Amino acid sequence: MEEWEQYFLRNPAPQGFNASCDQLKKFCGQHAGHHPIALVTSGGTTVPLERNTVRFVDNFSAGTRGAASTEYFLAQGYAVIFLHREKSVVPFFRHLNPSFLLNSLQENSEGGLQLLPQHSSQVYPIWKNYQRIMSEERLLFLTFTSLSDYLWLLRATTQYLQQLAPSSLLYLAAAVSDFYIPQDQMAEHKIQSASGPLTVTLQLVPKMLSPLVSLWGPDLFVASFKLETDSEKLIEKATGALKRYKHKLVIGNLLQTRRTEVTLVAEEQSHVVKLTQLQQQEGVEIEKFIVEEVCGCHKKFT
Ligand code: PAZ
Repeated sequence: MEEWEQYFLRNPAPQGFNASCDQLKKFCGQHAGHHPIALVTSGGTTVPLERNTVRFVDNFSAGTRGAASTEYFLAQGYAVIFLHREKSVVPFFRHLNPSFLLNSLQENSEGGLQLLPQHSSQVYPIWKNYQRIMSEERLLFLTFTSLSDYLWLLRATTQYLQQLAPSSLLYLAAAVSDFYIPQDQMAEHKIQSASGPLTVTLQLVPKMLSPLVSLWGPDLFVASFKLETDSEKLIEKATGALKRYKHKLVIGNLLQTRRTEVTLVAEEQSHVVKLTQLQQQEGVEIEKFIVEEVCGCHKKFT
């Protein structure tokens, strides 16, 4: 048995998995043949230290890339499955923080609430766009917290897309842990400090891109992200991933410069996308250009 198969045998499906599958099936069936479909994964996965989880290992990702990219895919006419870490950055809502919203409201003469007129111009286009997308049912929100939740939902989504809309796009921007503690090696209850200092051994997570590309979704257009912190390693690692998994695109980025520069690595060529100083000052988001490039490649592929 392959390591990835053992992983799914040893780690149970998340709560609500069947309901998520029903939603996925409906969404894919509804949009197949009408809109191009993209799966966007976003945010970091947690690795629990206990089965009754009090503590877990996490990573830095806030989900900004995935949330912003989702809006640009929607603007390009896609229907988007937004598979994101619970409580991470969410499309549309990301523009409105709760304190801004509370400070933007006032009571009207009927005792109801209304937006202060000076804030309407900021909120209205976001609200309008969100309402339109939701009324067209073009955005499906699915959440995960742990690595295992994520992998179960990733596999199910890939398989439904392959079955119902095989020319779809996967845009894998989530920051997925490479290490984990298998269920059978995990403490059942909260680890006690009375037992002294804690030594944790994390095992390697099987490389899921391999079965994803070759078995779960062989006809899908797969674009994965590769994050590094050492600029010397980035292109070599991105190229290595492309060769190893044989998918369509790897988007390389460095932790330190990920908001302003990425490198798109494809089989024939690689290509840098970089924001100018002026674009940065104007608040232009690099995801706009990444998504345009990815959609261009996806269109050629379909
Ligand atoms: O979530 P965020 O916007 O802060 O960061 C995005 C990112 C760096 C997690 C993403 O661009 C990425 O590289 N994801 C893949 C990470 C990996 O190599 O597993």
